[in-house]
Amino acid sequence: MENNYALYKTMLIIRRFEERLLVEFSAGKLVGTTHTYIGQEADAAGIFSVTDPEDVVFSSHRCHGHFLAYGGEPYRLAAELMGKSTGLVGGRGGSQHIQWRNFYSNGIQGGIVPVATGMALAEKVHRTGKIALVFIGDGTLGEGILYESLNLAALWSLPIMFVLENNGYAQTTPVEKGVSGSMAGRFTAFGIPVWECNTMDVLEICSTAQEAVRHVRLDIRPGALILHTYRFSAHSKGDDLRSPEELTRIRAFDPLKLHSPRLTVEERSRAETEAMVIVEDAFVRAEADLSPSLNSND
Ligand SMILES: Cc1ncc(C[n+]2csc(CCOP(=O)(O)OP(=O)(O)O)c2C)c(N)n1
Ligand SMILES: [Mg+2]
Repeated sequence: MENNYALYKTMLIIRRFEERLLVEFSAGKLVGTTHTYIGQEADAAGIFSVTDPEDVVFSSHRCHGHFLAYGGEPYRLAAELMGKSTGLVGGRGGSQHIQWRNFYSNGIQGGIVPVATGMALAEKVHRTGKIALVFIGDGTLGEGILYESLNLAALWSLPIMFVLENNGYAQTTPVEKGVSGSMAGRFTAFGIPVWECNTMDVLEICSTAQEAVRHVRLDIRPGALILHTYRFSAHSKGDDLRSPEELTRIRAFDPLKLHSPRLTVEERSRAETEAMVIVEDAFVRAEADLSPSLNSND
């Protein structure tokens, strides 16, 4: 498990990267749409501090935080968001469709879940010891393909972790209007054990995720990790029907504020400076890069 400084710095890089991204978006510098992870940083920082770099990761439309915590380079992501040929997939995937090493994302809700399940089967057949991790949101519990995947993952005892980030909303639809019954029950119905965290404290997420990952890897069986969290920013750029009171209330659970007292003043300021330099470098370099030509493979 990583130390307090590393966890803080990971969360801070995600936060500052996403804040900068919103500024660049408003300035018209990004191509396509974008969804930020602001508020949910403890989930990604916690999980990727207890996984193996060789594990295979599948993410969604809200993938930037997962990618950065996985160890992805901010500059290559910024270049992708700006549609530059130096981007992760040559500037043609944009915010939602990125790939680097064992990290894959797709913007179709639930669409990547059967792919992750198939990859878990491949890892099992080849006895690699790797696990697959697939991130979904509460709104994605409404996608039927999820349940076909859970069924096969359980029947074939596949090493896959279903990570459900419940941020309480699917775009503007509150979870109470979109999800019936129990979230955990949707996994246990298939015999898949559930670990659940109702916190935005990164250390608690680390220890629960560590236990869940150990189960999936050692027992070669699926598991589900349900993380209840809050998204502070809009669903995408401006679509947010929540009241100012609700936003103020949830901001009290800011994972950076919860974790920062575990650092010294000097460490906090060093992390802030390092994050600022990384993010500034990423966007400045990306902006100076070339866009791909329509006729070439560059
Ligand atoms: C199949 C499909 N339907 C609709 C959409 C449009 N869409 C993108 S994100 C989203 C809501 C997703 O909610 P949730 O799964 O809770 O993830 P969150 O955005 O909260 O992270 C919707 C409806 C989509 N991308 N794919
Ligand atoms: Mg959601």
